[in-house]
Amino acid sequence: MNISSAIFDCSAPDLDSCPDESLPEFAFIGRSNVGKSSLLNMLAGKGVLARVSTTPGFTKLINFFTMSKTWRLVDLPGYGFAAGAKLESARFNKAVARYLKHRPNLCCVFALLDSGLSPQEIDLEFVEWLTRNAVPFVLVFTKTDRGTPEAAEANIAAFTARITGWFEKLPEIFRCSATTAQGRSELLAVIGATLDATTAESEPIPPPTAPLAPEAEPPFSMQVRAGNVRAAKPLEKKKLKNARPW
Ligand SMILES: Nc1nc2c(ncn2[C@@H]2O[C@H](COP(=O)(O)OP(=O)(O)OP(=O)(O)O)[C@@H](O)[C@H]2O)c(=O)[nH]1
Ligand SMILES: [Mg+2]
Repeated sequence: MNISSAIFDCSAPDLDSCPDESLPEFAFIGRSNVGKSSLLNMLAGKGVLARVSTTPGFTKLINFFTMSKTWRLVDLPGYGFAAGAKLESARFNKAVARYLKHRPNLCCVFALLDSGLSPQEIDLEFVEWLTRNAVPFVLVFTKTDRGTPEAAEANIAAFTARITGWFEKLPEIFRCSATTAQGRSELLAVIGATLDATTAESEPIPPPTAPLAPEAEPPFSMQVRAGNVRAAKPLEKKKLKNARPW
């Protein structure tokens, strides 16, 4: 998919301050420093749009970037960073949770995990939270240029093993590097397919010629936002623990 233009739109401290809901959005979430802003820049391919830093907790607002004038990438503040003003971080965590749960034009979330690390409890809890809240997501293992491919694959396999029992169908998994641009075409393909599905769904619905099939109810992961055809499908909601306070 070609991106003809990429511009910074605005920053929002909370859901109410977000821009209009007219464009489909794809958001980056993950632990502080996992590489969200870097991946956004790599995908957009237009130089430095989102600011990158070695300091964890650098992105503090919900940042919107409009691509090709028709859809948006959204850079979210990370989780798992405790330093700094507690009140402020709590506020932004709540803002991110509200954005993820209630943004109607959010099509798919890229949940980022560091490919150089063994499964981290906080990431497992966050993926569980996304699942519980029916947020459509795919998993993106970042920084694959660091360390050996074998170590990355072992970490990916270990993470997958921890979450397998939660789903009937596992979320899609991608391997990415903002340094080598690994995974760029694959993630853009996810976005392209989702945009195509969203456009198709917004076309006028033809008059019914046959009764709806009994299984016509959308699957769990598609109830909130139409268009994402690849989102994870949980096995049984009741198996999941209580919601986390993100
Ligand atoms: N080698 C390598 N370094 C990366 C990659 N992606 C990000 N980094 C580095 O990791 C650090 C954090 O990157 P950011 O993109 O700012 O991370 P973030 O998730 O947006 O961090 P917060 O905004 O603090 O939540 C920076 O020093 C980046 O240069 C990658 O794919 N490979
Ligand atoms: Mg950032």
